[in-house]
Amino acid sequence: MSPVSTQLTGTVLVITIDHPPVNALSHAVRAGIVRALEAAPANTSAAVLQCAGRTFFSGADISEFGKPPQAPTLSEAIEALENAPFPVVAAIHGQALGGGLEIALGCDFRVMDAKARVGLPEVTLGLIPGAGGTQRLPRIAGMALALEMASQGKPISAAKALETGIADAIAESDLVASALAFAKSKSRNDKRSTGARPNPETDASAVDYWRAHAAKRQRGQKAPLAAIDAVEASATLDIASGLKRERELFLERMSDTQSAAMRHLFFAERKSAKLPGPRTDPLPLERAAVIGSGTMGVGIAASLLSAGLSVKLLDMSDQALQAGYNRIKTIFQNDVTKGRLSEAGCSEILGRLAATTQYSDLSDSDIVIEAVFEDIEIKHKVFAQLANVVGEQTVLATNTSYLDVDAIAERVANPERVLGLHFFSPAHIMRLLEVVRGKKTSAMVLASAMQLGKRMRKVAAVSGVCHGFIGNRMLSCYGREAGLMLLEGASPRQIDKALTDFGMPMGPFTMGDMAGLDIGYMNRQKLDPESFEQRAFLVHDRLVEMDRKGQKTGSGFYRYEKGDRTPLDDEAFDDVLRAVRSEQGISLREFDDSDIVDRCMLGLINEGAKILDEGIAWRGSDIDVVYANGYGFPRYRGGPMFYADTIGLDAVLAGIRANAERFGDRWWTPSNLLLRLAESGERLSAYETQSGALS
Ligand code: 3H9
Repeated sequence: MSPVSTQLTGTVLVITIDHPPVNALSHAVRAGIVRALEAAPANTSAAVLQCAGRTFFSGADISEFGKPPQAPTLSEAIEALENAPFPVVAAIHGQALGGGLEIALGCDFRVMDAKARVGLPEVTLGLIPGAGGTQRLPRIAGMALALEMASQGKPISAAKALETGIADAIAESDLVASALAFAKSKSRNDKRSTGARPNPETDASAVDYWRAHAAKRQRGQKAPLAAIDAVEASATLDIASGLKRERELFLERMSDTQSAAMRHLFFAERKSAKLPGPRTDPLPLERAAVIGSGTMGVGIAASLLSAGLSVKLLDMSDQALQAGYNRIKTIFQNDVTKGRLSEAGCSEILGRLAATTQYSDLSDSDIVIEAVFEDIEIKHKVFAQLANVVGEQTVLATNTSYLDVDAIAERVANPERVLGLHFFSPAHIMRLLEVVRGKKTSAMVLASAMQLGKRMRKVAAVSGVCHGFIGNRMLSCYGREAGLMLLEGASPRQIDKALTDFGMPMGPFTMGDMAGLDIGYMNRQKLDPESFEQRAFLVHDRLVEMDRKGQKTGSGFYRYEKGDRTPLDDEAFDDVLRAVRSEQGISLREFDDSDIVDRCMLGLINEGAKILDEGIAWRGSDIDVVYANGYGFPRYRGGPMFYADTIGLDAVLAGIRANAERFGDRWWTPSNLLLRLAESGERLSAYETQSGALS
């Protein structure tokens, strides 16, 4: 059945698209729109184009990308709208995104629901608008707004769309009724093709501004600059030439690895939220408790409050609670200041927050998340106290970064309700949530955690239990290689720069200084010294022992001026490095930046493949989701597993083997999965384990 149906209301033709879940502009939709226009009765005075379900068109159908195009293309469907002998009114609810906005711009008028938004998010997929967005939008709304929308990808509100001429009217109540009334007031004489409008005025300063902005804030990405080029061309080219130029730039982006990487992440992020096996209904989680009102507890509580839950914050002292409460209040008040939240909304949210020092007050909780000091004995105590007061079905979660979730669950009655919820700091901002399934965690509890993640607008990925779970276990290999290269002759500055040039937001040494070097130091004290490469951290340990703990003490790998986070070179650090190198009798060598990147990336990839082979991660794409959302891995490289596929698994294996030969195979034994996939020609980022299916 066609997703497109029509109905006549007097002489107004209402074209309705019903293509769940989000009305992507798939082939059947495009074909249906063209057919509907062709079949319009001869006396049609105007038409309304509307979508059923939760949103107007969400854009081109991304799953069709990379396949041979099928006529009518989106541009042809838009042309059919522009050339229809009657005006067409787009009735926009939900979001009109990408091709969805482009189709609306091909209509003669746009009526929007007051809550609707419109945007050109193609850059988030490594693309630029490819169906006229960069040419029609500036003709309607001017260059400056078109440059911003096409290069930044952020949607704008209906109010802003009205103010800038994108929308012609906002529906007072019923959108369809308003659009219909609007269409009834128009006749064939009101036809006005956007393409026939004059060129927008050139805005050189806006072009320069957005180019500089893209170079700085979207470092390494090609799509924002291409989008700016396309919009800039709209000022000088006639519409046909402008559309042709846009098409060329669009196709260049589409064939680039950056877009393949970002499209991979788009689907990976949606897949990571899905559990394998039969669908399980989640538990309703409405009343939450958070133990610990430090930085993590505060961020977790804020995330839960934003998701609409009521939250009880527990800490040992009134003073600690008051400090935590104040920090949560500040988070939401900042949202009010920035115009993201109303005063009333802020009061409603804070009205759902309570504080207590008594475990007995948590008895009615649906879920409790502990965020206390990272010490297994303390965690055991917290869980023992909790188990005494909460119901048997209450979900018990630990926000540990490294500790054994199974060991914590073991001492609790009904261990199937215990799991890890590993938030990243600051928890109310970072998008990643690693959901750690213990050996006994039930499918229902896991499904509940995934749904909670979605409510908190996080990207959730499931990890099995191991030291550091997916993200930190892999990070330890990356950090190890960085530490070893430091001993072998590279400077922190060179290593940091090589990795930021690769696209990481920060290098490992700047990051270490920022996080505090004492954290890793304390963690290492608890580890079996045989379980990690101690040499890699000799410099780190020496710095901590000299009270050079990073930014907080004014020095670490770098030196910092008071009140300034800029890492400065420091001769005192150079002395430390020289001393450690000479104690180790290391003969120094020169590194080039590609050596540095390769060693760190191969470390990540090999460990990621081992994690996948062990079933700790279910899917290669889940690992990419973890790295892109929790560790700042450049999205345009798709995550470590996708990056491995980009360079080729044979080349990855050759690199790992070369490292094993040079540095010994203690840390460089190739993962068996890598060997198998390189042999079979399969992709690491598409690999899914069979062993992870939930019973
Ligand atoms: C474009 O338009 C290029 C043009 O300029 C030129 C072309 C020539 N296609 O996100 P959700 C699926 S580029 C195919 O969980 P929400 C999604 O995979 C496009 N599938 O829902 C998921 O599937 P599943 C520009 C799509 O309510 C399901 O729909 N547009 C598409 O949280 C539900 O998605 C964009 O970049 C699509 N376009 O959020 C917008 N969109 O259930 C991309 C979604 O199997 N989409 N799916 O996992 C979004 O940002 C969000 O999906 C949206 C809804 C905000 C619409």
